[in-house]
Amino acid sequence: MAFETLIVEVTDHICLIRLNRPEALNALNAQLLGELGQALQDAEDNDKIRCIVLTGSEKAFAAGADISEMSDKSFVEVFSSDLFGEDAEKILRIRKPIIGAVAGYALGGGCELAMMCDFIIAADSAKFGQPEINLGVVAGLGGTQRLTRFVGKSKSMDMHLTGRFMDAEEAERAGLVSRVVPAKKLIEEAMSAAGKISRKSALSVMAVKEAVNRSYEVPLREGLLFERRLFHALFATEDQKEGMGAFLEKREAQFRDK
Ligand code: CO8
Repeated sequence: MAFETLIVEVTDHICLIRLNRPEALNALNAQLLGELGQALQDAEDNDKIRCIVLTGSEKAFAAGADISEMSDKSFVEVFSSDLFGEDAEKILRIRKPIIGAVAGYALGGGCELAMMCDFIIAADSAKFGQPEINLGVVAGLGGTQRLTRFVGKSKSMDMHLTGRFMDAEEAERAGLVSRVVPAKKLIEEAMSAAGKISRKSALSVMAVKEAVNRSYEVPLREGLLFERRLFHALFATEDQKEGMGAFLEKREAQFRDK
């Protein structure tokens, strides 16, 4: 499907989705979020695709929700339409892994969108921030909750209360991103990580995503039990026999998602 605010390319089992509203630094408007939900669902439904990479431009991953689209809305409008609620749910329903590849600004809803990815690879040019306080609002797509879990209360409060930006080095140190790479190599590195994931068993990949995400939802003992049961359950798969067998036979595993 052709999109106006996204560029979607599929190569070697990887779906690369680029946010593409350069005139507004990829600000998230209703059209972009609607198209993103559709592109992600298309990737989810396409059996050939095993991993998704979500990126923006060199200058901006996304500079936040589109302020010009929101500024005149009333409380009744945003509350009754649950502004952005369903858009966020659609992203969270995707079971295939999503890597956020962030260069330039990831601010407000852009930072929150990056944090909805399964992990973030940052270019050395990346700048993260939750500057909603400067607009007389607060984060609304998970920023106060997710950023706090990633970087802890003190830094999260600092970011949300002052609206300051965090550079890539600080973001890596604080645990917001998994690694920092030179801006020129961002897509190459993200695609390489996606390629590695694509060669694993899709069953184990889905199990990892469910188990890690569960750690944010339940107490430790529940999470540990959930993980152990997933581990047990994977012994019912052919891929477990193949993976362990291949190790013992000193060859590369050929997973078949069965
Ligand atoms: N919305 C709309 N347009 C934007 C946005 C945005 N968030 N960000 C940038 N733009 C536009 C600018 O208006 C400008 O357009 P034009 O050329 O027509 O004037 C163009 O993009 C380029 O921007 P700048 O000229 O400002 O570029 P600079 O390099 O000087 O500055 C910055 C870059 C620092 C990123 C600056 O653009 C900026 O501060 N942007 C706004 C950042 C921001 O406040 N983001 C938070 C938005 S609110 C939000 O995300 C809430 C999300 C949760 C909502 C959930 C509701 C339930």
